[in-house]
Amino acid sequence: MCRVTEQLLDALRAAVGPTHVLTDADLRATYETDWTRRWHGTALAVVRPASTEEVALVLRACAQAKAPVIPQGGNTGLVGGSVPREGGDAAPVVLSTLRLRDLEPIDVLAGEVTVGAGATLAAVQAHARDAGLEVGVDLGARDSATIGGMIATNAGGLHVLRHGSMRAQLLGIEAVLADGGVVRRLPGMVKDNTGYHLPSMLAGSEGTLAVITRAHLRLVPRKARRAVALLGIAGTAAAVEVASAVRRTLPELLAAELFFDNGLEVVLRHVGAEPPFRQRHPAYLLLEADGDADPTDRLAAAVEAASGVDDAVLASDEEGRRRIWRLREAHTESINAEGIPHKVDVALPLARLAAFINHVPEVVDAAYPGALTYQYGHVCEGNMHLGVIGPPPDDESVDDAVLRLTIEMGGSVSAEHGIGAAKVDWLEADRGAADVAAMRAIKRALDPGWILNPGVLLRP
Ligand code: FAD
Ligand code: 2HG
Ligand code: ZN
Repeated sequence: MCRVTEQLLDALRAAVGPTHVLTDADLRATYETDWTRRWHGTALAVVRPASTEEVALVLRACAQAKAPVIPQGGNTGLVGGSVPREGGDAAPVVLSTLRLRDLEPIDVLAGEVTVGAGATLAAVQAHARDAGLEVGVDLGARDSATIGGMIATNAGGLHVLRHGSMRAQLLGIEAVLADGGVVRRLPGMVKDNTGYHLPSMLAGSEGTLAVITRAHLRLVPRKARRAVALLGIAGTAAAVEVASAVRRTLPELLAAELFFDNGLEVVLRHVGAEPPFRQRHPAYLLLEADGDADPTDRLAAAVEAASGVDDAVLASDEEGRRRIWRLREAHTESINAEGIPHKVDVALPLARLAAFINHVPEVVDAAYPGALTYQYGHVCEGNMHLGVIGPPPDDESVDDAVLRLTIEMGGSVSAEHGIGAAKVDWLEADRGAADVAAMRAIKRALDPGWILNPGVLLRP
């Protein structure tokens, strides 16, 4: 080990204590491979600071040693941005935020809260619910995904149609820059026109501009009652129409999720559940509504008024709702169990979503004959996820073909998971050279040594 590396490890141990600098390969292992197993690499060390001051000391030491740093929260990211990558020049330091998990008291008067970046979404949800409030964003990885990671990816999830993505929840932030300097706007205000809005800029920055240490979030009212409907529908275009019609007529709509029969089959096999209908349908639409009063009748009426629904089940009790939601939420883990998936997360203009979905199998088959494609996603935002099983992890042919189609159809190559390492070569095709040049200028200004997550979002 060279002297600079030894000095760096000493400085890291002095910053966070020796037990929180993991250099043993067995202890590093879970931090070095992502959730899909597609992305992995070797870290010099995993460092687990417990305070903003410790994060600042870690970054100062890494900046001095010119060591790359990968911020990591729950490691549920799906674009290879949270783990070391093979082939980098120097083994990076993984900075885990999991010990930054403070939950400050809820500000009930304002309906807001400040939390540590390493707090999991589930922990913040439980905290908010104790005060009769709710976090505006929800997603399947809630037990592991952290607030810092959700901000860094500008996570979307299941309730975007009502409450927006993570950026829309963010009122204030504390973060440590690459040189160890701390920027802090806490608690932050709903109305705050004091120049560049750093919280907005850090939302979606994927660990490339700063390490987020604390965040102040707006919360939303928690409605006492919920109802879920699962609809069987004959085709993709009809399913998009039904979702749109229900959204127009039902202000209580909270979620609208689309999936297809081949995905349902994999989920049923994986979780060992019974089919929801006696008969199979090409497409399934899951709708959820909430309210202070039971929304079941209003949801049923909205579904009945929409044309194109062939089958429906409704549930308003917790167990029934959970059973229906499992059919949608278990897609990710069920497809993961089939093999190492290629993941594509795109958004299309709603008017073109059905044409895109219907065209995808042909495009995938031309790129990699025999590949299995599963599509599912958040229909109201035109956000489709693809899990593709078949191509080896380093074969990009399917990813490239689907992203090319997305751009041709006027969509976005990343709806909610981020660019990460997976799509870094697609950023300019989507955003254009001027946007990317502006992003690079911001990156250079805040991280001149380019130590924060190099290779993610922008190529060094
Ligand atoms: P990580 O995976 O640890 O990191 C993600 C990125 O954020 C990396 O680039 C990392 O460097 C950076 N980062 C993490 N913490 C910080 C920090 N404190 N400061 C600066 N940068 C940081 N995503 C959705 O948008 N919607 C969904 O519905 C959804 N559902 C999912 C369901 C499952 C089963 C799984 C496995 C994933 C799902 N995801 C979803 C993806 C993932 O959960 C989100 O991207 C989440 O926001 C990542 O949070 P994390 O704490 O795990 O971040
Ligand atoms: C979801 O909506 C998540 O379930 C994960 O965003 C999507 O499995 C995926 O790619
Ligand atoms: Zn999603």
